[in-house]
Amino acid sequence: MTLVIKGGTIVTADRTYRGDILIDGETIARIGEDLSGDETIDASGAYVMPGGIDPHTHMEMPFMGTHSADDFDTGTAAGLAGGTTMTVDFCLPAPGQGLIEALQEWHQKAGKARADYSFHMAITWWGQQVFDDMPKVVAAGVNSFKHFMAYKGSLMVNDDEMFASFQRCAELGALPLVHAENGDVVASLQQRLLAAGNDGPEAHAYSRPPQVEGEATNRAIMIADQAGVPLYVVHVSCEESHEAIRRARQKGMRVFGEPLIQHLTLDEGEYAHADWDHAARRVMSPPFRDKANQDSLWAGLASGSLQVVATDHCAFTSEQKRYGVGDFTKIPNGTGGLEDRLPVLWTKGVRTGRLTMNEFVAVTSTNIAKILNVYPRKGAILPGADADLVIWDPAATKTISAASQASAIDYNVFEGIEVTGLPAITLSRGRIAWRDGELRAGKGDGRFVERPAGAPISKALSTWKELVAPRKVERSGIPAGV
Ligand code: DUC
Ligand code: ZN
Ligand code: ZN
Ligand code: ZN
Repeated sequence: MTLVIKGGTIVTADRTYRGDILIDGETIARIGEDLSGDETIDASGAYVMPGGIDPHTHMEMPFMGTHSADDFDTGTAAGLAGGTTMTVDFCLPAPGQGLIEALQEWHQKAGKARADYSFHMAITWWGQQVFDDMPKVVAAGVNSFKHFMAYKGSLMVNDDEMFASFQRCAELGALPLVHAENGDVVASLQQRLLAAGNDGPEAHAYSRPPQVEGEATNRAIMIADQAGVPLYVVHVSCEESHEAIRRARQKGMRVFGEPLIQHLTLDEGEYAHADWDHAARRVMSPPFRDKANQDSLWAGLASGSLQVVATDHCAFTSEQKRYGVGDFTKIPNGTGGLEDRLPVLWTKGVRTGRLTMNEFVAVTSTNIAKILNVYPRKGAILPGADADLVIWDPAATKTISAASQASAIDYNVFEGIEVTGLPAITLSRGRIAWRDGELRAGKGDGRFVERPAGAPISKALSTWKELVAPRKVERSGIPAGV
C-alpha cells in the first residue's frame, strides 16, 4: 500500500520546501512533485514535519510510594494527539535488581504502547552485576544510562558510583544522562523547611534552588570529562545549569542540555497559588523557575547551547498529589505535558519569533534522534526513514483543558492556555495514528526502537588522557621516608 501526502510544505531541521511525500508501507519512499499513490492525504495549507520525539517520559513509574498514572497506553495516546510519534522512557531497576531483568519488566509494561518507544537504563545502584550487565543492555538496544544525583535514599547515586558508570559508558560507546540536583543539599533544606513549619508545596521550590542544580550540573560535567565521555543533562531549568553547559561546550566538551516545555513557559508563581491542589499539581523536580531563567533557556535553544525540548512526562492524579498534605516532601514529583509540548512550543516559540520553524523541528525531533543514534530512521523526512510524520495546521486553535486530553489525570498544568498551531494528522510508520481528535492507533501498535551504541559522539574531550593513562616519573633519588 502506498500513500501520498500531497501539496504540503515540508519543514525539516534544515529546510522548508514544497513537496509531496510518497510512503510505501512503513517508510518514506520518495519526495518530489506530482507524486501519486494508492491513497492521498491533502496537506495543502499545512506543514509536514517529522513526528515529535520526546526523550524523557515516565510511564507507570514506581516512585514515591505510588506509580505515575499514565501508562504506555494512555501516555503514548497523549503523545500521538500532540504530534509525538516516539517516546523514550526510563527503565528503573530496584535496588539490587539486575539490569536485564528490569529491562524485561519495562518491555512488558510497554507492550501496550500505541506509538514507538525506546528506553534509557537508570543506574540506581552500583556493583559487579551492574558493571557486567551494562554491555548486555547496550546489546539489547539501549545505548544511554541515566544517573539521579538527587532523591537521596532511593534513586540517588554517589560520585564514585557515577564516575565508575561514566567510565563504563565510555568503554561501551554509550551516553550517560544525569538528573542534576545536589541530593544532599536538597535533603538538608527539606528538613530545615519542615522543622520551620514550611510544609506546603511552595517549600518544594525553596528546597531545590538553582544553586543545587548548577552545582550538580557542573560536577557531572567535570566527572564526565574525567571519564572521557559525552554527557546529556536532562531537564535543565535554570541559568546556573545552562551556564555550566555553555562553558563546557565552549571548551569543546560534548555536553547536551534538555529544557522542558514546562520550565520554558510556566513559572514559580504557580507555587504561590492559594489553592493547595493547584500548587501541588505543579510540583516536579527541578521546580518551575522565574522569568529570567526562562529567558536563559529560550536563548539556549535559539543559539544551540541547549538542543532538545522534552516533557519529563510523569503524571500523577490530584489524589496521588495529596499524599503530601502536611509534608511537601511526600508530594509525588512530576507533571504531564506530552500532548501539549508541540502546540505550546509552537505558540510560545515559533509564533513569537523566538524559534524558527526549522529550529522547532530540530529541538522537538531531529537533534535528539541524532544524539540517541536513531537518525535518520527517526527525526528525518528522507527516503528510507520511518514515515513518522505530523501534518501541522498552523491556523488551528484550542484552549488547553483537562476535559479534552488523552492523559489519564484529572488536570493539566497548561489549563487555559490558548494555542495556535496543532496537529491535524499524526502518522506513525505510515499509518494514520491520530486524526482530527480521533485516536486510531491500537494498543500494542507501538514498537521498540533499538538504538545501537557507537553514536557519532563516542568520545569526549581534552586533557583527560594523560590522567587516565598516567606516566610514572623516574627519579634519580628518593629521600628516606619518616
Ligand atoms: N522529576 C520529576 O518531577 N518526576 C520524575 C522524576 C524527576 O526527576
Ligand atoms: Zn511497582
Ligand atoms: Zn529527573
Ligand atoms: Zn524524569
